[in-house]
Amino acid sequence: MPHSARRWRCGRHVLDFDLPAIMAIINTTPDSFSGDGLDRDLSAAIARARAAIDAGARILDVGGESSRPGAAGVPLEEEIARVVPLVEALAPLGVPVSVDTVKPEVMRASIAAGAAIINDINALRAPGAIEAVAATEAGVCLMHMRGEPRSMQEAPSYLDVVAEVEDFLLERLAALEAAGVARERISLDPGFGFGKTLTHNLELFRALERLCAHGVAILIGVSRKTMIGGVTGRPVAQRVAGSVAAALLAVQRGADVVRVHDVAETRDALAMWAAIERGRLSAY
Ligand code: 9MG
Repeated sequence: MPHSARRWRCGRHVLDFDLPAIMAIINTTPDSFSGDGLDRDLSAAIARARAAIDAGARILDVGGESSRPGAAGVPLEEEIARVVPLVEALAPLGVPVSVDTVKPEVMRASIAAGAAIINDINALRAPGAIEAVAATEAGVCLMHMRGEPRSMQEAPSYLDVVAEVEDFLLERLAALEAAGVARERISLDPGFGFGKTLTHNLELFRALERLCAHGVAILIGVSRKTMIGGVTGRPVAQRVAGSVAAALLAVQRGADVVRVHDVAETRDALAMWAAIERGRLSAY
């Protein structure tokens, strides 16, 4: 299904994918893997969010708990204290604010504070998570992860990574629809780097068109990840070009949303894509 046929309803926002959207990562975690965490500096986070919107972001993604491989969990109260003030500050900026969390209590507090999207790397598998979202109008991103962040990269193994990820995502999609969450509120994400080797990630990437054929918005995140380092041999700080190339290839295969650190660079690449592939000038 082409981008233009899909939409993502997220609270009071409706994202259409006439053109793919950039989701900007606004890190608040001090131990962010990409090294750009803002910790509790609210005004720096707001400045970064405004700059991301000016550079072309249509969604802001914030989180209070790092999901990088090996990351330790954050206590509930600490996560809420990091995320809620930021959501309250960003929600009036005019673009949907997404909150990256696996905890139902954080989901509820974030939505009450104005979040339009819950981005759950655990695909709402925690007890009470589906209910926390179903009772609202928020959009949700369901991501595939094998294992949990602390140990997921120890020995990931699949018989058929593409089929297993696809089956998982379709099962979670069905579970949400059964709980009354409309398909238009849901996006799916294969979860690059979450319990997957480089070979798994590349195989999954090649199959993105298949994952995009289910009539549901597809979100992908590869920005600055280990898979980019695995291919390019670059450390985190030097993975911008590899990340932009991968975002472009994902869009070419049908992805609707790309979750990125480097908004301006990604925007330029997508603007070239829109001009060449769609004949759209000044699209971004
Ligand atoms: C929070 N987070 C880190 N990586 C991610 C990815 O690839 N997708 C989504 N949806 N969230 C992610």
